[in-house]
Amino acid sequence: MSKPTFYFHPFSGPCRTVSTVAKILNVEMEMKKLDLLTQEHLKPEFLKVNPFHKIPTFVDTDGFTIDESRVIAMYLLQSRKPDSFLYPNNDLKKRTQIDRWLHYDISFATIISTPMYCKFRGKPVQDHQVEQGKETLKTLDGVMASFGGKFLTGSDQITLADIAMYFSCNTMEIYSEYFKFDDYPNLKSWYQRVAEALKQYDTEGEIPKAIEMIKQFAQQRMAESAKQ
Ligand SMILES: N[C@@H](CCC(=O)N[C@@H](CS)C(=O)NCC(=O)O)C(=O)O
Repeated sequence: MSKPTFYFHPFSGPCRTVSTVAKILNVEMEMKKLDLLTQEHLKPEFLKVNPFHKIPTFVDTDGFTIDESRVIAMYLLQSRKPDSFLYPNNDLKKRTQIDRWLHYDISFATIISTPMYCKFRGKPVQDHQVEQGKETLKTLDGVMASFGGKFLTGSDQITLADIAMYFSCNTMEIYSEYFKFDDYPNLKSWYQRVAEALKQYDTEGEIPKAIEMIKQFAQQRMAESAKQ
């Protein structure tokens, strides 16, 4: 049987959201790694697949093509296992709560990763970017104070919302100059709970390995841009 195709890079948090959901669902994909550093994503072959030149990009067996990690994950769940606890089709309020966090995560991911990407590119980090990140994290940490060991939608099980937010928060583990988990204890304990919950699906330990590899890459990249 043919498999869907997945354009990805192991360093990409959005790609990890999709591959984790695919793993949980036991969906096998034809993995096509694109090296952003050598600009493989800008080659005409890939631009034909996705003119926005973004990974992750997913091509289903019938040719249906879609990008945006959260949307790919929602599509995978709804097309393969619509009653999954990750994104239940049969519980409108639960699914709406998950959607709420997924939409929140879109801006959250940008806010907390912007200072790191400025550093990567040797661009100055602005005070307001750091202030906005700290305010966002403080509010989130305050909300999480009432979680009492639970996950984002108040349940005992992770959902797609926890997975997407977890991979956005990886940035804080990779590069902690501006935003440190120790300053946000409720966020830290939720993050650790998700990491623990994901271990049963990540049997080869690929998630921590990827985070470690990105950390090393980030350190090298920072050292190079500091020299310039
Ligand atoms: N909101 C998108 C973000 C995707 C994204 O920014 N991907 C990066 C890699 S992590 C990329 O493809 N960059 C190449 C480019 O923008 O040309 C998602 O969640 O899928």
